[in-house]
Amino acid sequence: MSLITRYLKCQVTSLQAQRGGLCRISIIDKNHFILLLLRISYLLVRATRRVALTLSLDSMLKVSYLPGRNYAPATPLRPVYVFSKLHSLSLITAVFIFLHAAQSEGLETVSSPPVYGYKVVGKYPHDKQAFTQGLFVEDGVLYEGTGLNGQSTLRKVRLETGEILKVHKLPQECFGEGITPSGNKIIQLTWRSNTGFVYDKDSFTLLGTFSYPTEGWGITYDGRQLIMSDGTANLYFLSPETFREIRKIEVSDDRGPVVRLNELEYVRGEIFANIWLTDRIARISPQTGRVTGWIDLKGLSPLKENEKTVKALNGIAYDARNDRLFVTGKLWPSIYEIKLVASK
Ligand SMILES: [Ca+2]
Repeated sequence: MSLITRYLKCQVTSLQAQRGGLCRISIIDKNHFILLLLRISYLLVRATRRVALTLSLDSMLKVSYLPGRNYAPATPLRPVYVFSKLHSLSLITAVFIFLHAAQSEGLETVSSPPVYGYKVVGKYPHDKQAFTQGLFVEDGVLYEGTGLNGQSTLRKVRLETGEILKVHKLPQECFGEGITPSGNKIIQLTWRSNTGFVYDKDSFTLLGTFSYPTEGWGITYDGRQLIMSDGTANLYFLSPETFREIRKIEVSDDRGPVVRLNELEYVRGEIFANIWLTDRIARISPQTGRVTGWIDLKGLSPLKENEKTVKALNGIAYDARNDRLFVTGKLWPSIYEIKLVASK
C-alpha cells in the first residue's frame, strides 16, 4: 500500500467519523500524479464541510457523494451538490484526467464476480475429530492435514470409508495447517511456528523443514510453484525447491481486498480459497489476484449456527483425473463431492 493510499484512507476515515457518511478506498492506481489531483479535489470537497465523499479506486474510478448526517436526513442517498464552481471544476477536471489515464492504460471497469451455487453428488464419512486444515486427493486417496496443538496430524484416508490408512503426528507445540503434494513429497504448514515440514509422500518420513516469515494457513501447488496463504489477502508463490518467495499477489474483488484466505486448491488454472468463517469459496486468477467468481456453499454445513465459528467450512480437494471436487469443514462428519451450478 502506497503512502498516498494510506494517507487517503486516513483522511476518508477521519471524514467518515466526522460526518457519519460512507467512505471507502480500495485500490489505488499507480499514477501518483492523478492521485495528487484527486487528493486536492478531495481536500477541496472537505473544505466545504458539506458532504462526505466516497472514493472507490478499484482499477476504475467511481465517485459518489453521500450526504453527511447534517444534511437531507429524509433523502440520505440523494446526491447533494454544494460545491462552488471552482471546487466543482477542480473535481471534474481530476476525474476526467483520471478516467482518461485509466482508459489509456487499458484498465477495465470492475463488476461483481458471478456467484455459483452447488449440487451435492456424493457424500463420504469424515472423522469428526479431524480439525481439517489441509486437504487434497491423489490417485483416489484423500490426504488430510489437521490442526490444534497436540492433535495435529498428517493422514492418508480411504475416501469411500473414512478409514485412516496412515498417520503422522506433529510435535505438541505445532499447530498443523495446509498441506499439498509437490512431486513425490508432501508439504505441510504450521500456523504460528513459521515452520513448514517436507515429507516423503509414500512413507510420511520427514525429509526436512523450511521457514517463512508469516503465519501459515493454506497451501497448494500449481505444478510449478507452491501457493501459500497467511490469513490476509495475500497469496505467496514459493519455489518448491528452495521455498523462497517468487512473487506475491493481493486478492481482491469489486469491493476491495479479500482477507482471511484459508485452505487452497489449484483447480484447472484457478486458485480456489476458503474464506475463513464464511460459507464461501473464492475463485481467484493466479495472474492478477482478481476474484473471478464466488462459490456459495450456504446450506451445506451440517452444523448448527452457533457451532460454525470453530467448525468452519475448510478443506477443498480436486481430483483432476476424474474432475471431482470435494469440500468439507473442521470437525465435520462428512466430506461432500459437489458440482458447481450456473451463476444465479
Ligand atoms: Ca486443498
